[in-house]
Amino acid sequence: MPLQPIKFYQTGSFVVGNRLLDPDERAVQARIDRTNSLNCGHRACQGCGEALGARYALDAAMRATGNQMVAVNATGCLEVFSTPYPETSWRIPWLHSLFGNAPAVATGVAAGLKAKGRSDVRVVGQGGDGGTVDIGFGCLSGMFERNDDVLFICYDNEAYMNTGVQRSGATPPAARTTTTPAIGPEPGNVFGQGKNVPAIAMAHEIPYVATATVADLRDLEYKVTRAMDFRGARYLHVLVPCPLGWGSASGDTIRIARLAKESGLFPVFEAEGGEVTDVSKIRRRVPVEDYLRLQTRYAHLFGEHGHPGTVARIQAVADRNIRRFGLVEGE
Ligand SMILES: Cc1ncc(C[n+]2csc(CCOP(=O)(O)OP(=O)(O)O)c2C)c(N)n1
Ligand code: SF4
Ligand SMILES: [Mg+2]
Repeated sequence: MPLQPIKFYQTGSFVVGNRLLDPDERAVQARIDRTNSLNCGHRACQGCGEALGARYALDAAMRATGNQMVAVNATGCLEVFSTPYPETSWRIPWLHSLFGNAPAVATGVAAGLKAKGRSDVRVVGQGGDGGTVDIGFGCLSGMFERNDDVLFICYDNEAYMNTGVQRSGATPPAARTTTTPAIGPEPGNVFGQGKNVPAIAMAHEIPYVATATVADLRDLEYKVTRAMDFRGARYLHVLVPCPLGWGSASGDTIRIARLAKESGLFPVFEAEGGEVTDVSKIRRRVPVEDYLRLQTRYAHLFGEHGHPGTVARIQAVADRNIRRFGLVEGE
């Protein structure tokens, strides 16, 4: 497959910053021979964390595999904004089947490649939180327990964005979605529901599980590259803010992702064979309020008729993550 020539807008500040680093530490974006898996012309909203995360993740995967890779995509924003028929923004072998079966299709592609003796071609499955945590979950668990040779990446924007911001099993407590409106004594999504899929993936004791955010793209690249060191089932869960669904400014996507990590609400870690092997420590701890206030999906928690008790419950969730994962030095 011919590489697409690098475009001018991709040689911006990252390249300048990268020049200060050792070659091995530079992001793939800085390399002249970089791949460009998700091309211009897609229709994601301005500031879409999912578009950013997918582009960096798949570019890193392409590099790690020497461009010998197939991607399988679940239905969702990433699929819809990148492939309005008859166009596509993908510059890689890419398949879409259904909302719920991406892990099974990825397994089938991996099995087909194995049967053909093409162990050099690697398979990445990807989807949103709805496709991964909810409707595709049975297929994903099967992929894990059979230890199929697939890296599955979940881009978690914490709701079904493509169909109009409905709650998913990854929607956090108190968040307003169209199906968890900000009304009643406990507005927004209820506490005590939902699934922690990185923890569930670890319980399958698959070779590699990791979390990342679009606030640290080098860490995301590293984790994709590391995942490709393993054979068998691997899972990467990436937090990708969605300006439309979260009610945040397009220019705040990276900042919000950083605050999710720095507040302790989104632990960033790696695990091998079911054991945590590394955590990204919080550099400058912030209260969850700093994160929540930037998003209108939490607007009902603040102001004259706000819910300070609910903010305190969300803070307790972050504090528990900090304890569980040892996210703050000395705590
Ligand atoms: C069986 C089935 N049910 C429902 C839909 C409609 N549908 C398409 S995408 C989507 C939500 C996708 O949410 P998510 O996986 O979180 O991806 P996002 O759009 O948020 O990136 C839904 C409900 C469908 N395509 N197929
Ligand atoms: S709705 Fe959200 S996830 Fe979908 S394209 Fe827009 S910003 Fe991205
Ligand atoms: Mg989603």
